[in-house]
Amino acid sequence: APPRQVFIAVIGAGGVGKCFLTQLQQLASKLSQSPSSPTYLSLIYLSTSKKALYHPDYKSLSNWESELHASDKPTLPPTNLADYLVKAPGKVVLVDNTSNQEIAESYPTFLSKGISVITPNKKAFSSSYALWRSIFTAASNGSGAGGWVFHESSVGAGLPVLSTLKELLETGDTVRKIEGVFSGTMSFLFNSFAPTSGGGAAFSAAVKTAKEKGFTEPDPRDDLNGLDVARKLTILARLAGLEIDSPAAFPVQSLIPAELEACADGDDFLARLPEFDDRMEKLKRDAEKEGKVVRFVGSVDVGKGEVKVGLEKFDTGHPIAALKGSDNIIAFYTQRYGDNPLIIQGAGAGGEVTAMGVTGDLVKVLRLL
Ligand code: NHO
Repeated sequence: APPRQVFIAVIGAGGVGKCFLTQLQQLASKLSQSPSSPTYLSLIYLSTSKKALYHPDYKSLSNWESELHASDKPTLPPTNLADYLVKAPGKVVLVDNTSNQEIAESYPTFLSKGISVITPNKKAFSSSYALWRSIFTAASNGSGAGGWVFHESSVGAGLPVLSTLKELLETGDTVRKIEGVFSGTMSFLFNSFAPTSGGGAAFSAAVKTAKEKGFTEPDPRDDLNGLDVARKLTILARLAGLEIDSPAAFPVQSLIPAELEACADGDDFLARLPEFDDRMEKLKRDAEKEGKVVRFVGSVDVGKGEVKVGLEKFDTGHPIAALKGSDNIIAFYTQRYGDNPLIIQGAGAGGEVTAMGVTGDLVKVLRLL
């Protein structure tokens, strides 16, 4: 086959974005050397919230780190970016490595212009159901004829969670229930606070350690309110066929004491959290009396159409109880797998593994273009 060129635009160069750019370089080098059908991946746009790097003639960006630093071009708003990309002399893949809502809301625009979209950003797939519908009405892997859209890393980072769910459904299995630990932060917190061996740190101390290790969001309340997990469950439930309106449409337990909702900032919150350790200790002791441990889990009961996120008790021998570090675990209970669920487990947070899911999606799109 003749060589082909595919243009790549990347929005966001933070923890995940930087790792993705390194993986992109490795992939590009490998694909360009294919003896039978070389593909040349050409990075033509890169932006952060502050500035952008691109050339009017779609020339490939090299040394992006120093070039971006030196650039004085402002970031293009989504509509202008779409206009720029649609005139590129070839197929374009847009990679959104931000958690920006406005960019997420513009995916239908990119897709309907034939631009494929790949992202670890949960916002587009877990906000209103209307946005979900307009994305999949435009995309070629929906009911449309536009670009392709993939978002593997929006649940479980690089773990093959969404692709597995899709394959179970496509091959005719009936998915009855999906259950697991979907947050690296929550996993670490409960594995430290309530280890299966007994004992464990005070809850506030576990939160402080998690923050020091860089597992939490800058303000730990953004992890403790359960919304990150609720977004992931919304995505899974929708893929399983439930028309979930938004992450506010089902019960989500927040671990933020009501008294601390109004704290001015994350530091103020962390300073006062020890006042509420008694409540969490009681939960831990109540579970211990039953020979169990508490874990923060999410589940989708597909048959009943029920989604929920919050604390549950598990026998110490249960795979969810025995999780280590900040690992995620996702169990699919299906007709074929019967009582022994298909289980996916491993690191569910961090730049490299999240970027792997993004790069994997790019490989899939390249096969389809
Ligand atoms: P950063 O490090 O804040 O980087 C964001 C970048 O976007 C910055 O370069 C910023 O300048 C740029 N940006 C923001 N707004 C922009 C705009 N309007 N225009 C242009 N650029 C803009 O965030 P991360 O960590 O790199 O995350 C990027 C995306 O990946 C987010 O949507 C995040 O939710 C998603 N993601 C990250 C992780 C992770 O481990 N870091 C995971 C999944 C998805 O599975 C992981 C996870 O869920 C972690 C979770 N906290 C957990 O389980 O505990």
